[in-house]
Amino acid sequence: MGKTLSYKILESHLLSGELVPGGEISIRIDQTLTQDSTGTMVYLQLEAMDAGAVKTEISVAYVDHNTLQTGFENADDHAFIESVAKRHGILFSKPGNGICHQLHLENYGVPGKTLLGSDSHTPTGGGLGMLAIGAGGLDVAVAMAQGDYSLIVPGVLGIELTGRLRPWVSAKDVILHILGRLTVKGGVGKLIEYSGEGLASLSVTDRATIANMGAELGATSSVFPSDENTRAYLKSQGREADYVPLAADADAVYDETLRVDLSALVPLAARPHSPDNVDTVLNIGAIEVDQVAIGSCTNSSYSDLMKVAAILKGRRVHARVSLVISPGSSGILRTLARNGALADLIEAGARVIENACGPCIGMGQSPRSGAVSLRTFNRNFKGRSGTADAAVYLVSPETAAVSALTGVLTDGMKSGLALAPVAPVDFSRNDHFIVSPAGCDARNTAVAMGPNIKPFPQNTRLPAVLEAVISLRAGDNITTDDIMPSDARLLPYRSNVPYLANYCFEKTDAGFAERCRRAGAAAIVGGENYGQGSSREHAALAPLHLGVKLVLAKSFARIHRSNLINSGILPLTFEDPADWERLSQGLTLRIEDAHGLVAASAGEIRIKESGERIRVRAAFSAPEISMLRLGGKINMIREGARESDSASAAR
Ligand code: MIC
Ligand code: SF4
Repeated sequence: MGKTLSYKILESHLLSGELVPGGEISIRIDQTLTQDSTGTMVYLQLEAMDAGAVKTEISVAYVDHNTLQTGFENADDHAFIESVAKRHGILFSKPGNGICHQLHLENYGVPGKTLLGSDSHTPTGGGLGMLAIGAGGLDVAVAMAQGDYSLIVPGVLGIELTGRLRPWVSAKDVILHILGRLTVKGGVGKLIEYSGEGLASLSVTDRATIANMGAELGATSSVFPSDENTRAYLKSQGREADYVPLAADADAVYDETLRVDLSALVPLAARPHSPDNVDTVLNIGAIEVDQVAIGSCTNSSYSDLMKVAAILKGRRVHARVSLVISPGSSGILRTLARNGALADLIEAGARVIENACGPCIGMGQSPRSGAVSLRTFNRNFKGRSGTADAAVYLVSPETAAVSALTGVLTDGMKSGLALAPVAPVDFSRNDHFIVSPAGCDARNTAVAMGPNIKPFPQNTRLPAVLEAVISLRAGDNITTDDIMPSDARLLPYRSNVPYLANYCFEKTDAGFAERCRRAGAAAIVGGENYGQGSSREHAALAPLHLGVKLVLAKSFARIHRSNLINSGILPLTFEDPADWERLSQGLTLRIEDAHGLVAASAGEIRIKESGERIRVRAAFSAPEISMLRLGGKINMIREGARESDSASAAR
């Protein structure tokens, strides 16, 4: 039986376990990446592990999220990350160099390698034939310290692409189409693998756009084959030597399959406030647009911005529209500057801002009250733009550019404008933003600790009997943006969990933090796909700081579930989802034998006030059981180190 490409890569990196869907395996991690807003926790944890030089082939610390320096906090975080990078042999990408995923694709991604990143859009590397996985910061710290990562083997969803995209339809429309079909939980527990003759017309950056938004499907990763288009991309980056051809076997068997006819697609948009709320641009109609934002790790590549420049060249942005463009990397901006496209953008009336995440994470450029904002980004969760009542639509760069000209949402296919193809270009990397850790020396490099950087919270051992008061009952698809909001006001406190915790669930329920404090030990009840979205550990660390001991939900998003376990918070699921109705805020949940429950695959919880019983599932792997009993991964690592110290003392 033929093998899928994803399983071939897993197999070549397998350290232990059986490679079958649902099996527990550990794999070798070749590369890691961090970004600054999750990175400070990663590096505090790496320091706490007493690690020496990283065990990976390449680890890179990017600064791209918290680049707005409105006070000392973000700049202190950058200095902290740079100092730790130097201590452990990690490349440091200075602020201004660009967005981690775009930079990693350009400079370090290699087909067939594994990449673990402390950001949910790490799978962007799948566009280059990597197996790239997003994870919580602690998992990335462990991968740097030990070179490995454990996961439950996902099944593989094969998506066959046929046909060819028509002008004005692009990679963004492909992934929006898939999101419309599968929804934001359609990829949970799956690896997505693309194949078919349709691939021939998709460049690496097109593929990266599609792989990037596999995160919105909840998929573990998305993988594309490595072919002549991959070679051409690597050549354009001056890295042809990194090319390796890779593909699934012709008779590969997938757990599920889906077909997408590229020729049949039309320009699409995700309506507010979810990436799977997809409709055609034509159906949505010519709504008036106030802001257009082009950029983010999804759509800020050289070819995306050249398409935009070609549409805008010699024309003028509509008077009502504020057009904001954030290029993906310094290399891209430099190339646009050299070939004149930057001048075309500025002449048309675009505000060109820093090469960074920027507006995608609410770091500036929040639209006006009640605005309609078209964004080429990947998430349009309510309030993420920094403006609670803004209506954010996710669109392709082509749709964004033509709509910026007309001032209304416009289907380019009907616009009468011609679209010129973008010629491939060679642009060598811009190394001048990279600080090399050559000669790294943990002992002789001091950690630069600014006053806003506080220790990460740690849990205590799981008690035998656990009682916790329900401090919130939430619905389906709660995002980590809901749990731990992030914007220009709060991002500077990513290194200060005690402060940040005051704002936990702030946008949906401002009384949450106070209720948890009063409860002493708190519980959260959630619906389906609890914790979807970002990889931010803060969505587990802030609740941990507030005394949350358990989350009982209908189902969990993968990374958030791991982050809860890493923090020693119990993620349990309902055996009968209808029991969600029986639980309300203020009730006390009681587990008689908490240690027994985490080790069993199922058990029960009592509602203390009424004595009613709720059946719950608790399917944890052996390492997860230890983590939960010991109060989190750091405690487990320390315990392991103590055991091996006493074993060697006894020898
Ligand atoms: C996001 O797009 O939501 C983020 C900001 O990049 C997050 C990471 C974070 O919260 O720092 C992600 O995607 O993991
Ligand atoms: Fe940055 Fe936005 Fe990409 Fe997250 S989704 S990494 S905030 S550009």
